[in-house]
Amino acid sequence: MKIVHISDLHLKKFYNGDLPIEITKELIEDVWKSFYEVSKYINKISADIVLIAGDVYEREFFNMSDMNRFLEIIKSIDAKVFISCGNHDYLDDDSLWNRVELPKNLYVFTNEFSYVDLEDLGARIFGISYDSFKFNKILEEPQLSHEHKNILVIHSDLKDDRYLPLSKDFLNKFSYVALGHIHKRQKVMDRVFYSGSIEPHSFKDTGDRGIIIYDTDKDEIEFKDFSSKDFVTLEYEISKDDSLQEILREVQKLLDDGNLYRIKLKGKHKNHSQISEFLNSNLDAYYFEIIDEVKNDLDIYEVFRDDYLVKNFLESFDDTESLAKNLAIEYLLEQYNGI
Ligand SMILES: [Mn+2]
Repeated sequence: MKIVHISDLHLKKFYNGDLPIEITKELIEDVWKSFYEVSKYINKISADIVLIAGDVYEREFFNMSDMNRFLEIIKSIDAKVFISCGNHDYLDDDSLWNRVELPKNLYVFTNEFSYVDLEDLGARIFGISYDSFKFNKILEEPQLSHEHKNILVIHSDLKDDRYLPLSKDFLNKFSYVALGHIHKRQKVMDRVFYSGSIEPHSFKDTGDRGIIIYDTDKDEIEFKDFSSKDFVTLEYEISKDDSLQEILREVQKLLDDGNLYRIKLKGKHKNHSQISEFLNSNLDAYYFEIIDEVKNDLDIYEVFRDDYLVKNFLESFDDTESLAKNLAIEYLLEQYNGI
């Protein structure tokens, strides 16, 4: 039996920060595209079960036409699909789930901890949906079956009381646990995984994004990447003798097409005040932002060599006041550079 584990699609999630609206829209569309690609892949590998461990969508922004779009993709999947809703798509009376007819191959778990048996596959699938943004419930003992593989799909932060924390003893009872909530893919213990989100949603979301495939016959776990764009944070150390053109050329080399970059500039340079402006107007990338941490490479005594007032001022600091002195130097050089 092949199980595909997906979580944290966060369909219709708006980027939490400062991105141009066109890019925000593209990022939202990317998640749809990736999920569509995942659906085709599920059929290609003839998976038997798909487990979606919550946060399928953002409740605030997900409307009926989004729901229908989602269900069309689900219908195209040959496998049986199980969803346990999480804290962003929690299931209550107002949920869109109550207003649609579910496809035959989809089961959405209720707010009670329960299970569904799949006799043809010899599997018992356990799950539970959140009923509000915070959800902390003591789960009763699972009614494990000896004739079935007992599998759990659930949205949980293992250490946070607000998001259905679970003990290792509890997790250990199952043949596989598909966890959702944490966006970074990780193994919690044998056959207990967070699959992570299928697309990154911020500069904090580094690393590959995708789905987990668990083959129960071979007892093999496989990860497959589906993300279309990466959020990349990189550092570039400026050499003090580089020209602006050289800096531009070197930074440009670090950027690939289609990713989003946060570029931290480090080092010292005498034109430090011009570098980020120059890069902002000349770098070519889908999206980038610059964090300018370049320090001044000017010698204060050289800059103010004829200014006795400044020289006397700097000499007035004693050895215990080096911190204040450095701040004063930094300030004077910034004034000199006209920042
Ligand atoms: Mn969550």
